[in-house]
Amino acid sequence: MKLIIGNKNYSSWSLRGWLAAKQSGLSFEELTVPIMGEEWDRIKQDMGEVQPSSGKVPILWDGETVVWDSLAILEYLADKVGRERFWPRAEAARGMARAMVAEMHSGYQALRRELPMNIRRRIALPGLSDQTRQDIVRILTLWAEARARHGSGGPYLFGTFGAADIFYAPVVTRFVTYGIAVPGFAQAYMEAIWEHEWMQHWNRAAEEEEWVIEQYELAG
Ligand SMILES: N[C@@H](CCC(=O)N[C@@H](CS)C(=O)NCC(=O)O)C(=O)O
Repeated sequence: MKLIIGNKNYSSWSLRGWLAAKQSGLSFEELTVPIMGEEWDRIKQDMGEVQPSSGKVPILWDGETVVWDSLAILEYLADKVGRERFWPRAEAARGMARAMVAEMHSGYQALRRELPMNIRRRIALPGLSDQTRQDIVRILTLWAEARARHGSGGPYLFGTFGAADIFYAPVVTRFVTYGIAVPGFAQAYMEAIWEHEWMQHWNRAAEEEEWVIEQYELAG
């Protein structure tokens, strides 16, 4: 399998696709392409010519099969290796995990716009919009519920590492980058994510990348 991803420093959807590939336990090759740079339009055109993707990363190739979109990639891999690697076994927990992942995939526009992922930076913001504050409160509420109701089996949202953690991992990096103050339980969860072996690996690679996307550097 081959996974095409964008800049590790900035591409939150790529991080989700890559964590899903890691969680599958299957071996895969990765190809990092610099998004939004001079080459990006040409790379996008090339990607569009050979398959029906959206021209966005991540994209997974599995032989002749092409799967674009982080959530589709996660589900495709879950079909291959077994749902239990990604989703909680218990129905109530699984329902909540699925809803949380769907909400991340389709929502939080203000947070995404105002606090772009930028792993290697630490940026003190003068203030946040009301919408972004609401997004943050909503996320912290969901984390609290998941941890309290279903998290007793380990340090992650539903105990063991899974789809919900994969989808909220880029939020953890945003909270770190922009110094968002969070309650103790969320701090502990964020540390568990930050210290996860795969996150450490991704973050190191992000630190070493030299590409800069100016529009994501403007926050603050
Ligand atoms: N819904 C898609 C979103 C993918 C996406 O927006 N990827 C961004 C990078 S994080 C991208 O490719 N941006 C470049 C562009 O839109 O030209 C997913 O879940 O994979």
